[in-house]
Amino acid sequence: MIKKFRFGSPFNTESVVKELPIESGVLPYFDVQKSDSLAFTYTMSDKDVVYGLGEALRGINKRGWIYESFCSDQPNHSEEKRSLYGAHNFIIVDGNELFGAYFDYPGKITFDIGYTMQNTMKITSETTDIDVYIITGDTPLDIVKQFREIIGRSYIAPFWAFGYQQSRWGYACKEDIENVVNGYKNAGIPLDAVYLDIDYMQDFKDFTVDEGKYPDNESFVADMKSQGVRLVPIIDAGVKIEDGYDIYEQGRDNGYFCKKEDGTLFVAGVWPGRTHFPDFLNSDARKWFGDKYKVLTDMGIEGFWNDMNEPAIFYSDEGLSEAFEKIKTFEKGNLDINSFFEARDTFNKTANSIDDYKRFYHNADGKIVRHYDVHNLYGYNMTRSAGEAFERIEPDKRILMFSRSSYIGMHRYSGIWTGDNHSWWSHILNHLRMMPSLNMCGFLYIGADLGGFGCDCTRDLLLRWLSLGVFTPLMRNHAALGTRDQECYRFENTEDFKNLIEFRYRLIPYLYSEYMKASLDNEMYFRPLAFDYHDDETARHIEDQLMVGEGLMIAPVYTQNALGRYVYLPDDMTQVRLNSDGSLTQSEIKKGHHFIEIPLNELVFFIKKGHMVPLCEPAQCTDNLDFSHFEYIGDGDSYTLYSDDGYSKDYDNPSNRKVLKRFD
Ligand code: MIG
Repeated sequence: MIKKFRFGSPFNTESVVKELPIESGVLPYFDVQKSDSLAFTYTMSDKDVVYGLGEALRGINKRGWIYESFCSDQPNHSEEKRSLYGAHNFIIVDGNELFGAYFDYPGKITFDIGYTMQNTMKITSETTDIDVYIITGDTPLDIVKQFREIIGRSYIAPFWAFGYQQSRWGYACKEDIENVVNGYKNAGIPLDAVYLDIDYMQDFKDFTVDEGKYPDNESFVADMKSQGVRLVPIIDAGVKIEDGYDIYEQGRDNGYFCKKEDGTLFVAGVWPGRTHFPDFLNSDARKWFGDKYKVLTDMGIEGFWNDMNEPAIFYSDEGLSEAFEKIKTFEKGNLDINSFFEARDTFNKTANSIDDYKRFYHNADGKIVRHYDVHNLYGYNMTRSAGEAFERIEPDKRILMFSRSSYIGMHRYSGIWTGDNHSWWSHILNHLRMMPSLNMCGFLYIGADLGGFGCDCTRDLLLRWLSLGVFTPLMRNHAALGTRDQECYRFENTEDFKNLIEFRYRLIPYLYSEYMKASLDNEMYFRPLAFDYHDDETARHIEDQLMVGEGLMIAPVYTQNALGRYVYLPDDMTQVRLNSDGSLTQSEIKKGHHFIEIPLNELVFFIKKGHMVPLCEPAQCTDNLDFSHFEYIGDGDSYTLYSDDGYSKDYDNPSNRKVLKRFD
């Protein structure tokens, strides 16, 4: 049961697609205090677990920290951070009472979940205009399903997007890409896509290709595709200010860029230098920008990633001149140490500043709104502009897309990746914990930069991280400019990488089926253990294992030099071990706590009792996978396979679901 409550007159975020009547009674569960802001307070009992908030740091259980929904270009995912790139204001309280709450609010909203006072949850929106949805149900999963129902069906990625993908900021030319493809080929490691980061563009201009570095891109795209490898270019939010650049001139002439209060265009410094931000909250601008993706789809491109769309700002014209003014005041002074620090930080403070977010405006189809007040909708609407355009450009074809910034509602148009993590062991665990929370909010095509984006990766870190990545819909290795090369073939004994990634391909019948069913039936592909074992008090507090699809449980190793790890089995299960030679060993393992040895070159996971998982033969790319013959693991007798052509959109055709029986 879902009830919608309205406070003030909120901006329509269009995250909810189902019309619901507005309740006249008081908001249940929360005590509401109104001043210039609104505060919603709930007193938690000791046994309450709080789920949700999508892309956020800390635990699966969000208790014990304060989170701020304010989309941020945050390259340091350290524990104390309150915001990342997304704003996903959905929570579930499960304990004394069981309910879900969605705070549909486009500006800054804070979730203090036992930070100030251990048993107090206080949610504060900066203004008094907000829609709050309260969802009651029998189980946490039931609440998620009802929520997903009102926010609309999740984006569906093409089949090839389930293959292994390689990315790096710094592939400077066509030859670099060819070397990556050959590196994987020579090592016999499967590969389905290579990413083009900002390096491919001419002077970082959206929808251009640097002809010098990537000559005749169309035939290059075709050549790569004939080898089973798709190229996936990045698109940034800011449009370079440059006379003669058609996108800039069209945007300027048609009023499609964000303006300041005085009607002049807002200028933000990003990778191309000075840029304007397309006004994605304006439907004409959205249509115009979205149609530009055709420049690349016409070259044969079938996938995109949208970046810098929080939007990230290195500096604004105003911020920069203020900084120069300020720095002058320090010049002749006899600086004490604090003034020195202030001087030193002057230019750092120009990035992503609140002052800048308050400086520009949107024309939301006639309604002028300050960016700051609707900040969390920007990346969502950039991605929506592309998603809506694909329906016009390629109505019958699935295009891969994921975005860095997001708000609930964007899940209908694309997936997300979790941004600039580091090659740190703790970030494997961050990755794991974000996955079920994102599923609750509708984001299903998700993954983190495997191996870590910032810093130098090591062989053991990559192997352990890939052992989680084997199960994530987006399985992409990505690294920052200037960091150690971390393509799998760069390390010794590439056989171990081949073994792991080939096993991913063997699992695709299951992973793809579970992903499709999750999207079509509003299920969760990743679940906390307690979603399946609700009355198990231990399961309710497991923070480092997940259920994957209907039948699997994973427990990846995330500690360097560990022999293996402790695993909690909420029930008797089948333990499956991928040995270093590619063979599989299955054994029954009993409910309870176990130490499981997991050498670096092996993978261990578990299958619930009564479940069966189909495996196909490995292949070097998804185009070559053969679903006509399966091997079955687990002790169940049947499995509902979802299989379609993987590229068109006949999702609901009942013949896509086929019951496989072990003894057929
Ligand atoms: O300011 O395009 O998160 O994946 O490699 C950095 C360069 C801009 C941030 C993205 C990252 C990407 C990088 N981008």
